[in-house]
Amino acid sequence: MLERIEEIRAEANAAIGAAASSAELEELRVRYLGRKAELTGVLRGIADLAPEERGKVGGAANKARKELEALLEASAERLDASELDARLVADRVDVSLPGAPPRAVGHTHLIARTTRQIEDIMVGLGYSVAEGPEIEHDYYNFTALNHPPGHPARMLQDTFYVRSHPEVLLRTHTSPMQIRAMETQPPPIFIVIPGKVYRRDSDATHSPMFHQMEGLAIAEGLTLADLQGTLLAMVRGIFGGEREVRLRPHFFPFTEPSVEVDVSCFQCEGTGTLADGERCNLCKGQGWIEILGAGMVDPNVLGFVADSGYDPERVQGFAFGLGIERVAMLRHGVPDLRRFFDNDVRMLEQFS
Ligand code: 2U9
Repeated sequence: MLERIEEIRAEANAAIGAAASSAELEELRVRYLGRKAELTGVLRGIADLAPEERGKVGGAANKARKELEALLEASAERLDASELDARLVADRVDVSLPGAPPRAVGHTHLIARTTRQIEDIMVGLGYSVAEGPEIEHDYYNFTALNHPPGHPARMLQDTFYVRSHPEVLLRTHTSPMQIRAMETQPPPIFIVIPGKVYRRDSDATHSPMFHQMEGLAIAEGLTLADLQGTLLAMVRGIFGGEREVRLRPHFFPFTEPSVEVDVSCFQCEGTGTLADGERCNLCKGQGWIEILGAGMVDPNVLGFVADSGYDPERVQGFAFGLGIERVAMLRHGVPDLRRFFDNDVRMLEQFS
């Protein structure tokens, strides 16, 4: 019996040592240590042996079993590691390769791109870019901007209010952030504020949400001529170096005097007529296109931030505002403002 145990041990030892895969190893485990294995049978039959045999046979069988178990474990570790190595080599993926078919790289939305272009122009003129909250307080959106109680812009049909908090609203312009900026930053200040604004309006040229860019310049000695020169530089950056600007009197609650600003038409070069003699469709034959509003900041507005260093007797400045969608529509011939927000890729892909 002892000899047979030694034979099994030696045979199993050699077979396990030569196993080339973990599947083969599992087969050997079943063959030599499984329920039906010869060695298992020997161990199970120890009790039936003569008493003087039991100790020796039991000891040898157990020793052989332990040895084979240890050997199986060591071989399993060795084979698992080399099989993993082989799999890693076989399954290697070069993640730097383009997909198949290659996926188109995305691009910036036309509204974001137009915003960045105008920001770049203004940064070039020494302005900083700031952003502020879209949910605002009535004080920043209207009161500090010189809108008296009962002003039409405050009306429910024009402004989105939070029903449970009537003094909280969706900002109707980015001007509230101009007040916030002045509260935290003494003059001189030169900032532009891009962002989403909200008004109860919806048609081909108005959307309940649209994007504005407003500028504010406050320092000692700024005049309407500085406003005109700044707008000329901005408009030439956007529409081309040949453009001119024209200021027409207007009214805004927060500026005095206020102006509407036209840019000379970039399609007909300001003539109102196209090369074929037809009336220019872009400026409707006018030679000018209305593009923004502006004015000298009303001293009443500065009065709201006088404690932050904006003494209306000492500093003055100008502000302007434009609609980003309008600029993008004019420059790229987009006929309906709602197309910017449909997310139809056929529209978006044209401006990559
Ligand atoms: C402060 C003081 C004054 C910002 C200004 C306009 C004129 C203007 C419109 C253009 C098209 C809004 O997007 S639009 O509908 N904006 O005409 N905005 S002056 O004046 C300010 C801002 C902040 C403290």
